[in-house]
Amino acid sequence: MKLNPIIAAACLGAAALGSAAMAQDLDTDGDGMYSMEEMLTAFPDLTEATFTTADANGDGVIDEQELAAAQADGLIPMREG
Ligand SMILES: [Ca+2]
Ligand SMILES: [Ca+2]
Repeated sequence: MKLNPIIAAACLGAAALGSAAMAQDLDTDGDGMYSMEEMLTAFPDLTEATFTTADANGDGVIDEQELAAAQADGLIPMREG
């Protein structure tokens, strides 16, 4: 079976929309960063040690790249079940 390129593109678009919605949902004060408080809302099991590890540049907040990296490392769970 061949993959219809139009359907494939639509799937990619939906995935991109989904991730943007997720980020907006997490970042409740809209500053573009995820504080410990915001992270706890999404990930109640998150510990301060995990947060500090995920905060790769040590500025005290998690940005989108740090979150993606932490999730890729299995440090922070993916949200969609
Ligand atoms: Ca924020
Ligand atoms: Ca950071």
